[in-house]
Amino acid sequence: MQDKNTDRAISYDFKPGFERFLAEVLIGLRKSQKELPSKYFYDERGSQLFERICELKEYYITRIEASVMQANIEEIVELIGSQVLVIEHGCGNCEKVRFLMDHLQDPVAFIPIDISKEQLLQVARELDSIYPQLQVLPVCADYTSSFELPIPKQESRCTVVYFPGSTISNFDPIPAKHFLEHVANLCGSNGALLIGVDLKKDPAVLHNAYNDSEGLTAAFNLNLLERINRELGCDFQLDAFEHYAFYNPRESRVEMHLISQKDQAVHVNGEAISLTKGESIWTESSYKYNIDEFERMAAVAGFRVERVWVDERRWFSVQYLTTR
Ligand code: AVI
Repeated sequence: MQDKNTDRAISYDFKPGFERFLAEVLIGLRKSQKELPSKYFYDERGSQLFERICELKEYYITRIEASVMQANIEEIVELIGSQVLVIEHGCGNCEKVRFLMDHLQDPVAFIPIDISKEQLLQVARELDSIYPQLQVLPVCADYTSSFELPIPKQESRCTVVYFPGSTISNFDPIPAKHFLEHVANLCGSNGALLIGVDLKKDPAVLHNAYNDSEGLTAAFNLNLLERINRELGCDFQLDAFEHYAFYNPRESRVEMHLISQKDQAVHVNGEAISLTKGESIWTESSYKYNIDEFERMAAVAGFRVERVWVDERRWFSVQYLTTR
């Protein structure tokens, strides 16, 4: 896709279309425990709401991850080394990777992957002007599906995948393992993964993080229905659902749901989906790990954990894994 204003283009475009979105929504809503895929939270408004969530005092993840990165950046870049290709799945506004880029020694190329084409094009333009030596090759795709990656002009010494923000938390355990296997394959035999992983902690802290006092997480959750209405022509009544989030200790995850406030029917592509009062649509899981559990999962996927950095309360970890 060529942009009109500059010669900046998306390198590869695999943005999922209407058909796939509709199919995934229908599959989820036909289940006995209704569900919707959390990856669809991030339309323009959803991405803006998420950025505001990240600034909330109650939502500790972004703040603590940034402080762990800052405190350890010298050691991190030394481990990564020079002349690497960096890949980021779900790069959003690229704020986090910029901090890493500012410290890396002569990175040769960066492949940002994201589902939001407009934001991707915008950040690619910004990165072009900030890092003129870096080849930026944006790929618009749902990174949970398989797609081809562009090949940078200059050869790199190794590939490093950066996956911050504990986005790995939003995968169920089996897809998480598959995703890590996929990343290990991308990295090849001499690659690395720098990943943010949220850790288990007092459930009260988790409760507050996903039930913030400003109601931003609730708005973020409900925005999924608004997006479905707008893009798929459905008729969800937004005021007939309520945000509900809680920590499920048995499964070590925060679950987000939307609870139907009455008996009702919604229509998806002409199909009536009935919901009873109190019934939930499960919209997101956010798994919390301990360091050993994550190490075991990473090992099964082909990674060795080389280094783990945590904050003083051990709420969050940044981990450096290699395929060596
Ligand atoms: C992107 N992801 C790691 C966030 C999380 O904490 O699971 C998404 C989120 N959901 C509600 N608040 C933030």
